[in-house]
Amino acid sequence: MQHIMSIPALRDRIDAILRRAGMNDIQARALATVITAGERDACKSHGIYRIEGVLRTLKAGKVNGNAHPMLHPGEGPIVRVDACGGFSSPAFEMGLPVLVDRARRLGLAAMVVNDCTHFSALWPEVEAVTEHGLAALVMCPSYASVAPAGGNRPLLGTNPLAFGWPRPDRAPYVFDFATSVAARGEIELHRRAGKPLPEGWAVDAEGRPTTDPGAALAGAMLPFGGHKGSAIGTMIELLAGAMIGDLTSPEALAHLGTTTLAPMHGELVLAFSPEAFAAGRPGNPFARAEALFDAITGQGARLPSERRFAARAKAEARGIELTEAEAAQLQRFLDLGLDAVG
Ligand code: NDP
Ligand code: PYC
Repeated sequence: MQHIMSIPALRDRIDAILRRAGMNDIQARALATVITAGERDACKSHGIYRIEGVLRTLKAGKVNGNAHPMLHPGEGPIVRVDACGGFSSPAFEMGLPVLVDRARRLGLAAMVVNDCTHFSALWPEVEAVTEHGLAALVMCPSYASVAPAGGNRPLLGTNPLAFGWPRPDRAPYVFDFATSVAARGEIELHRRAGKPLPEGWAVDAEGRPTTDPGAALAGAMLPFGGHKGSAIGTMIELLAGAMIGDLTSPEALAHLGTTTLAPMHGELVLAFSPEAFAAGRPGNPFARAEALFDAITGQGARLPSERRFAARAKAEARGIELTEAEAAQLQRFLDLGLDAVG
């Protein structure tokens, strides 16, 4: 049997679960918002399935559910927010208005989030920036789980990269993907569903190709596009790890000691003002972007995020569909708090 919940009702339920687990208002609300958004947009790998990992990470004492993020003082293009050992989302929320203001004034600004536990998709943050008429590029490491191209052992993270371009009066152009063939969350969902992986996603602990999700989780995932994804994943380790003074994926794994909890590291959010970059040059950047998007869709191709936006429209009209098992699990988390997880 399916359970239908409105978007606010699901967010309130998740919020209540997280508070019951001991989290403060800002941490619980921000997490409930991104997890609900994942479910609303049919991004199951970063929806309610992530609650269990959040609770386990809290119970293990590896994240501070009562953290209050802190904005560093300063006026330059780098906006630094210390998540203070809490989750990334409330720190991002705190830095966003400052990032937007600086990007508008300077043309380009960067938000650095340090010392955050990070488990979420990046598109909610990209969309939060494009809502202000700015283009956005967001990236972060995770923990060592991907072999570099030509290697066979976990080293890089699944390192997501997301980009957004604002479109006047329309949903933005957004892509958001892991730099591994698929997000690790997808492998875990295949394991839970008892489904084999597509070929080419992973190798086992001996470095042999595998379609067994359990063997893949114990082995290494593969980068998307061979050496190209491997290089982009490495760039993310450098820019959103070493450069911002935070943990790279191998360091994050060494710090946490396991891939069964959510990793702690940093995040980099870049915001660009298209008007500022285009100033003095011919053409309106937004109109030129629309011509490009029209040419893409004119060939019958779809734009990234169209599937997500369609799912969002459906959820806004009809609510979010949960399976009976998912609804029961939410109730269990609410009833038992941290006792619900091992
Ligand atoms: P997918 O491969 O499912 O999708 C990647 C992007 O490509 C999406 O924007 C998607 O849009 C778009 N897309 C998919 N198919 C097409 C198509 N045929 N034509 C045009 N565009 C298409 O994503 P991943 O599995 O790689 O990643 C899923 C999520 O996992 C991301 O949100 C990412 O941020 C998150 N993640 C988070 C990590 C973390 O450390 N926090 C680590 C790794 C991943 P659409 O959604 O509309 O299909
Ligand atoms: O799905 O690869 C993933 C992931 C890692 C950390 C958060 N999500």
